[in-house]
Amino acid sequence: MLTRIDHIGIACFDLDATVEFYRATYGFEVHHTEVNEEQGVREAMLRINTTDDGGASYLQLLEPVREDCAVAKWLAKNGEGVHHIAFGTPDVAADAADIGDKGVRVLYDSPRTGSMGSQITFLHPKDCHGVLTELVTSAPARPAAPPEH
Ligand code: CMX
Ligand code: CO
Repeated sequence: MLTRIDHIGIACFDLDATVEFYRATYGFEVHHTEVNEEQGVREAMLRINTTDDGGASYLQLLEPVREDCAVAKWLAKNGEGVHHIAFGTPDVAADAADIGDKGVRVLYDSPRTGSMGSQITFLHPKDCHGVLTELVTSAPARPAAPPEH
């Protein structure tokens, strides 16, 4: 079951400059940065709010790190802007299977690794009224450290 907006993915040419825009204009701070080689992106996650299912909603700022990745191809065609939306679910594989059964193309046979150790897949934008749609299951929160004696 899709329970929240996990993030909005925004493609940019210069990650550092875009991070600075969001900080200076809105006061949003970087929660996490990483390079995802498989996806071909360097990214910054800006946490906007927590949600009532214990998750959070982010802006995901994306800069391509190679020419042959999805974000580089999209930027060359469209320039900067909103690239995708992502819904959060406790079980990305189950939701992807259900949605696939409805005739929507799911892009990966099984979920891949996304931001902060999450599991992700994508739905084809041509089957979603023009919106590239990602499904995300966040990595489980690290268990609290045992109390000291
Ligand atoms: N939003 C809406 N439509 C899009 C789109 C997007 N982000 N990307 C492509 N399209 C449209 C194109 O405009 C094109 O439409 P027309 O045929 O009408 O011109 C069509 O889809 C095909 O696009 P393309 O430029 O030929 O690109 P590809 O088919 O090679 O790739 C896609 C499209 C969705 C399969 C590819 O972008 C993909 O695999 N995306 C998933 C992975 C990804 O986006 N990773 C980056 C984010 C990582 C993260 O969030 O962690
Ligand atoms: Co994303």
